[in-house]
Amino acid sequence: MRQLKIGIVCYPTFGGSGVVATELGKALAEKGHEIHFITYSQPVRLGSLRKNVRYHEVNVSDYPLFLYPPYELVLASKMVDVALHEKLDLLHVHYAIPHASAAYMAKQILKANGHHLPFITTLHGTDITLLGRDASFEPVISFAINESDAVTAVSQSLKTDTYKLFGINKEIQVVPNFIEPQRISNEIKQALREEYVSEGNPMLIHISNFRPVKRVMDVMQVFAKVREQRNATLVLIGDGPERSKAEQYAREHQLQNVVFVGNVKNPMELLTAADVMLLPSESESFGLAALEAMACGVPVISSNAGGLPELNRHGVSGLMSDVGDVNEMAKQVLYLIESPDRLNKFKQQAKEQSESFNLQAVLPQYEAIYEHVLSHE
Ligand code: GMT
Repeated sequence: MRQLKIGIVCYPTFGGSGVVATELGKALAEKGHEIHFITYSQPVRLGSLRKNVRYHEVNVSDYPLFLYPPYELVLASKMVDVALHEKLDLLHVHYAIPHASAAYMAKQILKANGHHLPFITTLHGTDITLLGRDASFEPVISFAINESDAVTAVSQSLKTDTYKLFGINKEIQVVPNFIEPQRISNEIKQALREEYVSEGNPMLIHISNFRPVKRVMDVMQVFAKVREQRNATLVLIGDGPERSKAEQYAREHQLQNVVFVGNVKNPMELLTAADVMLLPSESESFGLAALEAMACGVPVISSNAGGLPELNRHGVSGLMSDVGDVNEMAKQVLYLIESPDRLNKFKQQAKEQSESFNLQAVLPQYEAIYEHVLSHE
């Protein structure tokens, strides 16, 4: 395919949508496309400067009249500026709010000046399942999705939810999230593991933004039940609103071996040291953290919410149960860790299952969408 100039707009934070957008941009740049990230700070997974990648910062000035800084307008202006001066072929925006509506505005401004800039919107989950269903966002989201030149969702479940919750007349293509196997080290970080867990004992791991939707308190309750029978360790990666409640729970229940490490740029290192991942989310459009765990050979004990059943194969890459069923989840953890042979089998199977989400299969799907959009100008 021809080399394109692509503007990528995303949240540059630790959240899944930003991670997916950044890894996609890096992979496209490696294939020779020119990638322009347009974000309010440098995406955390971008790392050091690399070939074919540029970064354009969106700065909203502080003006006393602005109770709410008009980020969306500044973003749209930046999109116009980058599109004109870098001669972008298209924009790919990740997360509907406010990126899709800002892209629509940028497209209209450019059109008035005789330029055509198509935009692709990728829906990630909370933009639809939490924020989007809020009446204060709904009309804008529906409009921006319908006006996108192409729309993708990261799972079939998210596609179904989007049609259910919005008045969408646009085709939504499912393009799942992905993993790049070369990025995953098979080598267990023994020194890291020894820092957290003593010889022969299991290490459980949880990664999230600690928002209520992640049900971190379920993680704590599952771990408390597991601790009644096994000298396990729980490592929690990430930060967010429910962290102090979880820390409080650990103190009140005198739970030993719980480590809150906070946000880390490369969770893979700790993942390779872990035995079982816990992801009891209330809703999860895909579950990128679970895929990253599986790729590191860590089976996943998860809820069966949203797109998780499309990723975590029950009895193969891990086990699933209903949201909130902490007794069942604790039983499932114990079932995996009680037999080293069984645990090793699940570890192997988790890794194999992650291979169905190889970047090499997903990248051409996005490229085909770009080509399709450009050929219908
Ligand atoms: O809440 C999060 O997990 C962050 C959020 C985001 O937008 O950054 O994640 C959503 O997008 C990820 C990448 O596509 C998905 O893997 C997550 O499942 C999804 N989160 C939810 O649906 C809760």
